[in-house]
Amino acid sequence: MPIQNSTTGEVLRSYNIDELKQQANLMRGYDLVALCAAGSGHAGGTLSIMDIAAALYLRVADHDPKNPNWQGRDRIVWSTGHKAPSLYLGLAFAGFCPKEDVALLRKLYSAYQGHPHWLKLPGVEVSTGSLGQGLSIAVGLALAARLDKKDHHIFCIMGDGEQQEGQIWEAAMEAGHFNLDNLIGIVDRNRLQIDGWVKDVMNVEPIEEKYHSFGWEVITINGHNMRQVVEALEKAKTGCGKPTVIIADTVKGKGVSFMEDIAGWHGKTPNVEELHQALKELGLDEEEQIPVQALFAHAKKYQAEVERKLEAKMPKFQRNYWWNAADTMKVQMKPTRLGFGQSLAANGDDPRVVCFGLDISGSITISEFYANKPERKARWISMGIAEQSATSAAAGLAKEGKLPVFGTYATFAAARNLDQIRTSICYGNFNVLIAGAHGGVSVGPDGATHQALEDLFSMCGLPNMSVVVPCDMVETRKATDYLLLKHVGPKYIRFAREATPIVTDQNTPFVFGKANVIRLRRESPNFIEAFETKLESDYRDECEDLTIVACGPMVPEAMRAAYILKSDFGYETRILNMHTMKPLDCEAVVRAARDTSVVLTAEEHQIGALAWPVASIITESHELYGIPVITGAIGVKDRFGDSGAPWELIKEFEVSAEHIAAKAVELIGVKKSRSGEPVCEAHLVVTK
Ligand SMILES: Cc1ncc(C[n+]2csc(CCOP(=O)(O)OP(=O)(O)O)c2C)c(N)n1
Repeated sequence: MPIQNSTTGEVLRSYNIDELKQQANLMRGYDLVALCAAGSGHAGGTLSIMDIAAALYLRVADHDPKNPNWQGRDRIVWSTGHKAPSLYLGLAFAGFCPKEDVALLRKLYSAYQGHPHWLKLPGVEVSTGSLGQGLSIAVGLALAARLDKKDHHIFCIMGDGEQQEGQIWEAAMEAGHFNLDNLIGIVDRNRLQIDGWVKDVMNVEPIEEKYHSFGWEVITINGHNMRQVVEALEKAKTGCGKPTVIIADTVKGKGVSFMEDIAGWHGKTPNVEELHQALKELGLDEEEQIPVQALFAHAKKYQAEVERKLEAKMPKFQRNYWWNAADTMKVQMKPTRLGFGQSLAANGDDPRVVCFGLDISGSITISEFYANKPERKARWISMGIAEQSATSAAAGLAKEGKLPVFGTYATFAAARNLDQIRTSICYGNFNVLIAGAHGGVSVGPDGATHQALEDLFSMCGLPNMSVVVPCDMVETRKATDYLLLKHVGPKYIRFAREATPIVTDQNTPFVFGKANVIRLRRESPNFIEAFETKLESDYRDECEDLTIVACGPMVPEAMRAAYILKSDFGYETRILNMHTMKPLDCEAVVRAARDTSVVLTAEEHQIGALAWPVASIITESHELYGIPVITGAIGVKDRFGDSGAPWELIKEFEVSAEHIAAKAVELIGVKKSRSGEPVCEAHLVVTK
């Protein structure tokens, strides 16, 4: 049954095959406009799945756009969460939401998150984005339907690369074991994933035989032949006593010649020129069939409102101190991840070094290990999208004396595989380097599922583990050099995706386990030259007004905060660059607390990975007994991430220099009022 009124059972709209083809084509057009307006997202996979999305949402699934939570509806799970725009367009074209709103894709506060979030948009069944989990959720939904004696169906859309996740096969086994004939899997077999062809990255074929052996009914179709798509979906709904999987042969980038079958279009969006070309190829008349300019205008207006809201909530100072906003204190920005790749390129000749690919190799720069070095290819092991197994395999390699390195988004490098890190690596105390890439909010528009904001809790909490969070690209290079070849044991390095300020150079000290002190000395044309950095153990107290303890990208923010505090209030700041979070430099914290009696932590993480150990050092230190220390913490306040531009998120999550400075002013005010000292006028304005 198609789209219906759930109260009366009246069919609201039904599409024949030709109409479905047209709708799918139009949905492709809207997809590309939304991706272009967003400036990030996944063109290739959204285009390959679009015919199936159109067939499901416009003809096959029982649902009611006016009653998205109708109990009798079919459930559609998008395990392949990065194809969210196709889901949104399915909903929009079925009437769940306005079509033009899909142009708000990946923007801050938008219901159209980079990966689907069911709590934001009615009609989205579950939240996904971490691959390989959807089929298990679908098993749960199918079991619930059976327990409740309901006859609706559960569809689960997956990718072929996604089949590399072990959890898929646990769920496949469960569905077969329980004969869940209300469950229909769909595999978008476009043969490509991020790192290249699925068969080269980690072969998943023969998929049909695999599902068959797990007790599934298997149907193979051409996923772009609308008749075949509809017939397969409708047949699967008739039930045959076991779960059905539809293996749909598709083309990544389908419909746009320059995107088809090109791996590079996985996570890429068309620019305006490419968009026009693509719409032409799709045979879509701009303005007549698709209101391109109106969609762009809608996105722009929304974005302007986002920026207004963000600016309104920013702490205000005497002038705009934002990065590179003035003619002075200019800073260069580069992504920290580049330092990781540079180190692997430089140190990879050591025959013990073995690097694992987890299908995100270029973006996190681990592929630099073998770039232009064919002789290292034997020590480059592509494991596919299989973080858990790769983690334990790394332990096995380490057991035999190798130096294994693996990395992916920090959420998948340190959370999805947490028990494997704990038991296979840390308990056995194996020499494995784990890279938590794209840490913090800097992965931006991808949204909450991809923003690691909790990884440091678990990594710092594991016995035997060492943890380094470098502050810029240069320090990332030094930290990787050290961890890779000199440090023995489990080790975690966390770095960001976005370009962040370069605040160290070759001469800046980096000693594992030892904090650096950074002091603002002057205003200078170049930000980096305005500061002096020393090993904390070489530093002598200068009676500063407060200490800011920071790690990672919060170090440059703390430096900018120090500049604001000095310029607007005359306050002196001691910054501790706590690049090594485990073992933490306790002595540096104790000295700073004793000397300045105000300690503010700053972390791009849920508050606590840095704040709590620092607070615990202060409360437990005998040297500080009887000395009042005022503490504060800047970080993410117990909430999930959101889609948005990285620097917008820095503001939204209140982890900018302005937030650090405002908190510092408040804490210094408490200190001064306790000692009866006067505070400057500007101070009163900010704290009012
Ligand atoms: C657990 C997990 N690991 C890694 C990623 C990053 N990632 C997003 S899409 C993708 C490739 C997916 O390939 P495939 O399933 O074939 O999808 P398609 O090529 O159709 O887009 C990867 C590795 C992720 N989202 N989740």
